[in-house]
Amino acid sequence: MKDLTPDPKSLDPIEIASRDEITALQRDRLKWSLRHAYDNVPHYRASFDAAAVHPDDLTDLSDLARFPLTTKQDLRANYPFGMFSVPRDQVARIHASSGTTGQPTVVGYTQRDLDTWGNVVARSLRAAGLRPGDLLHNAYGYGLFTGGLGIHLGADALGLTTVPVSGGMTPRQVRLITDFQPKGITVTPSYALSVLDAFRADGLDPRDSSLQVGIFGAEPWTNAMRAEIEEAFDMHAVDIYGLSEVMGPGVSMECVETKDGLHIWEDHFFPEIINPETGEPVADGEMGELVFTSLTKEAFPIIRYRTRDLTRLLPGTARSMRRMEKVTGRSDDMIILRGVNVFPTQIEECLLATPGFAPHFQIELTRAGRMDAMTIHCEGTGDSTALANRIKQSLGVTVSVTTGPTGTVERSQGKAVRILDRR
Ligand code: DLL
Repeated sequence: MKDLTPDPKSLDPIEIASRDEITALQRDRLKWSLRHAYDNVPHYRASFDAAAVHPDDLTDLSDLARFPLTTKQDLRANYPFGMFSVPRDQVARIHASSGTTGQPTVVGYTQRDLDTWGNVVARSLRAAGLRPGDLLHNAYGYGLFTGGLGIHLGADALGLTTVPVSGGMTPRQVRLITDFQPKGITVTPSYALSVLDAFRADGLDPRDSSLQVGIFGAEPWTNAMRAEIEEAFDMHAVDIYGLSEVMGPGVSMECVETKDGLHIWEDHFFPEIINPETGEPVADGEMGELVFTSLTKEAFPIIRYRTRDLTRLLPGTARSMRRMEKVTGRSDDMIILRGVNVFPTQIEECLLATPGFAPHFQIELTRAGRMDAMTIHCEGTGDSTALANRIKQSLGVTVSVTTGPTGTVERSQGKAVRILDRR
């Protein structure tokens, strides 16, 4: 794999500013953001008043903990535009979450917000090793989902040549990669595996492709999966994180030279980790639920938003901004099987550590009488008993494993559906 470390001179100065500088900027911006939300969004005015806090109460970053948390329920209750803080005609773009688990969550951006978004995604793509003029194959879905259009904004801002292929039509993805010779690909890790299969189905060795870096996010994936993908494609695999409610892709990004977790672009998004049960902040380094406050967003300021994503905060390395560890999973995706907590990422690690299996899997939950049961559906010629034993040893749960030929496990063209809950 080629060394793709970006030229330090190409970075935004704030990416490598001193902590004092970053903190001072955050304090100023946070005051503005709280005031903006309070003055313009009835929900925030009511929730701050109910908690007896006022934007003027913030003198230090630690005062933020006194402000109320915001949940997805709050956003749904204000569907569609109730959380917008500028007149509707100043909103330049609308995106929405898929709404597979209920009403969609609608978010808005002013033109300045779109510029900010382009800027943080450009930073992210640069951190992945892309440079102006490089060709990018963007296979994140275009549409209400923020993946396709969010990456596109950043690619334009960085000066890349973008192929806006979106998700789906997998054989065409292979043909375009072969013909156009992109340096980078942006895609969900699960869909990257489908593209990988399609390469092999065409009798092509993916290691011979032009790809030097894959920028994977929108769903949890493990370091074991990173190793699998890097080996299969002979390219770097780096992690990009984000969520619509906070912006979209580009809230945080892993640097290609270190691959040690994701630097949060803290000049725009202020992170906290809370104890998911009590809602109290925990210290950096401790695991918990990630909470974000936007510092510069105009159309849709978001204050202390509970992401449901579990991770921890770590100090900066390749950049001064703090890192978040690779997300273990969403608290909503945590399976409690006979009293034991299990995340799909833990199953992924066990699967990839067991020889003979393809990296595709789904977890089916059933209930016989009062007993919950978990079946892992996978593909390949691996030994099912060996996988079940590994899961028993590392996670402490007894599961069944089924395995079949290629194509047995349902494929996604975007975010993988890992859990089939039939209880
Ligand atoms: O998934 C934005 C995005 C697009 C990120 C493309 C990266 C690349 P939503 O559809 O609103 O936005 O879903 C957000 O997806 O709260 C996490 O649970 C999950 N997620 C996103 N990135 C990662 C990641 C986009 N790198 C939700 N690792 C988030 C783990 C991720 N989970």
